[in-house]
Amino acid sequence: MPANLPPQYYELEREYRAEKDPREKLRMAEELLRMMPKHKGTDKLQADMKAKISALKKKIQQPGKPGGARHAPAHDHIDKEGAGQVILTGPPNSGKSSLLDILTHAEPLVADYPYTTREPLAGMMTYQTVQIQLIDTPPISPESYENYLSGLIRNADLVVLVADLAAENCIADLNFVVQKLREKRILLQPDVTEPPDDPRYCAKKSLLCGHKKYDDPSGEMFRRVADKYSDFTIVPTSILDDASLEAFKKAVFEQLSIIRVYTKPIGKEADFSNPVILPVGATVEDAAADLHKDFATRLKYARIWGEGKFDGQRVQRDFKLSDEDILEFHL
Ligand SMILES: Nc1nc2c(ncn2[C@@H]2O[C@H](COP(=O)(O)OP(=O)(O)O)[C@@H](O)[C@H]2O)c(=O)[nH]1
Ligand SMILES: [Mg+2]
Repeated sequence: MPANLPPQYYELEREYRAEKDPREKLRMAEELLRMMPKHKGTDKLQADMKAKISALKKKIQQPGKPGGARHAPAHDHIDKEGAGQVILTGPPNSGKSSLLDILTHAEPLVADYPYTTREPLAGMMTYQTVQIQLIDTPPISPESYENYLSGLIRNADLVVLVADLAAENCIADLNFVVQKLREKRILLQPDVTEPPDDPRYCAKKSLLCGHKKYDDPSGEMFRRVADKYSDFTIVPTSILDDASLEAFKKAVFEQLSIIRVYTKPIGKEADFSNPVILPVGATVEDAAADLHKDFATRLKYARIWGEGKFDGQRVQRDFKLSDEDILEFHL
């Protein structure tokens, strides 16, 4: 039986064979497996690819072993922590490190010369009751592109493109970043509803930040950026303006498309310090399952407090939750 593979499969397979970085290779192998039509004619091909995937996973987990991933570029993966992983990217000197510095406890090097940042650095940003992971990265410019950035960005939940409103070439510099990432098969988009048609590409939800807003007192540069990137959410920021930083955090939270749900034991107060983080659209059942698998199975109903509900309203497992709902489970 012929395998009948789509033409894009062969293209990707060629790239897969040429790829040296095991993480990138693993990603491609998983994509190839997904692209394979599942029928008798591809049984052997599927088994082969699964074996390759498992070998690659082993290789990545044992970097010290001979033949392992010792030569893989470092820094291409940072374990996720908190409610979402957000990558700060942009041209040199736009203020990425300053943002990480002021919004988290991490201590990046900040300087008024470009290319100060060589390695990615992660910190946790607190927005109300939520912890969000921010990652500062080296700049993207005609002079500089660290190869590990592709892996790092592909893995993130959200990209923040930091524009330097003080720079004369602000727009051109931003365009360069977007174009460079496109070359690396990463598409920065205001929203990602479905994967790109071409499976070699990865679409990343992105937010723009118009930084150093006080250096753009007339707001002219901000308007030009907003005009050029009109589909994107864009937040004006300055490290000198706390309100702008608060607005930035709020925008990041909203763009992550997550909700916070607080739980309470029956007859007691809710625990507001430790929300359950769920994707927008999650249900009562999802919240229960997040606490314990058993909970979701045994759940009879829940009582809910929150906007647009009667206090303690009784709801079923398929009830759709909103941000900051309070839930009491009844088993
Ligand atoms: N005027 C102004 N300067 C800023 C602001 N944020 C950062 N800077 C300065 O911009 C320069 C580059 O900052 P840095 O964070 O190292 O940029 P990065 O290369 O994108 O990481 C430094 O001199 C910072 O002090 C801001 O909000 N306003
Ligand atoms: Mg920096």
